[in-house]
Amino acid sequence: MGVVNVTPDSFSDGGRWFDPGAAVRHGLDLVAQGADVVDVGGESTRPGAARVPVDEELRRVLPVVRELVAAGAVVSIDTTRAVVARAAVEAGALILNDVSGGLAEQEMAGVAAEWGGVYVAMHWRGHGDVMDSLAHYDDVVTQVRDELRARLDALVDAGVRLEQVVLDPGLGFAKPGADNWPLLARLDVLQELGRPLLVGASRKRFLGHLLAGPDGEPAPPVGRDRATAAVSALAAAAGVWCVRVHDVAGSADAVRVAAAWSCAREPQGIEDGEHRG
Ligand code: PMM
Repeated sequence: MGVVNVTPDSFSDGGRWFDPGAAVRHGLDLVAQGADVVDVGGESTRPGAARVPVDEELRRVLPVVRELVAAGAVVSIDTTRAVVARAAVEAGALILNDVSGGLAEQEMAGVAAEWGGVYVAMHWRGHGDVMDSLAHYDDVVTQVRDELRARLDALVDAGVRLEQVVLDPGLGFAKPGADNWPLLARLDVLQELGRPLLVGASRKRFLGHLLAGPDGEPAPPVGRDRATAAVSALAAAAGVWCVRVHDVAGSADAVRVAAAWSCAREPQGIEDGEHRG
């Protein structure tokens, strides 16, 4: 899944694709580089971000969704708003990516249920202006699993079919740097919930801290793409359904490596035991 942020202020690529024409061209470039899905968002979710008025969010994303769909791309809409989600699926989006997992707006579950397509429900504790104050865990892995399970139950109670739902640990969302690593290392615990997983590590702060220079300065967002590709390979090898990334080329290669690696572990790959060089 390649990211197209139609925003002036996203932490990772702030403003580069704010113009609708540039956003569409970028989305098609990502498809050419190997993205199966283009994720279009019109509101920055970075810590501290202010909300965007709904009319402005619609104005940003709808023309981009329409044009990408017309060009044959599989489009996902990254929004926490039911109105935006409904308009985007009417415009041809095939995936609803809700970073709030239905918590920001109760109506979102109704839209997803009525529509019936893939609904990505991310682990979330609050909007960007408050998320850092909600980042307290005793055991981040089991708490995220349990909060996702509660979301899954609530969505199903609201009419969403279980088969529609993809779950996401929400890396960087109300999660301080160190809490992101156990979530990645224990994806198997989240897989206990029985739903496909999406992982969005791309260019996030915890990678910047990992790659800090001798002065302790975190690596800048674009300097995190190789580490992102490494996460993509490991996440794919762990069996996740999708990785959401800004730099598609590196992660597409990484996912292919993981697929070849996993295939070679299948019984028919090792049965004859012969080393073919
Ligand atoms: N992260 C961001 C935005 N949308 N959606 C999902 N499902 N998972 C994520 O981890 C996620 C997301 C923030 O990154 P960006 O502002 O660079 O797009």
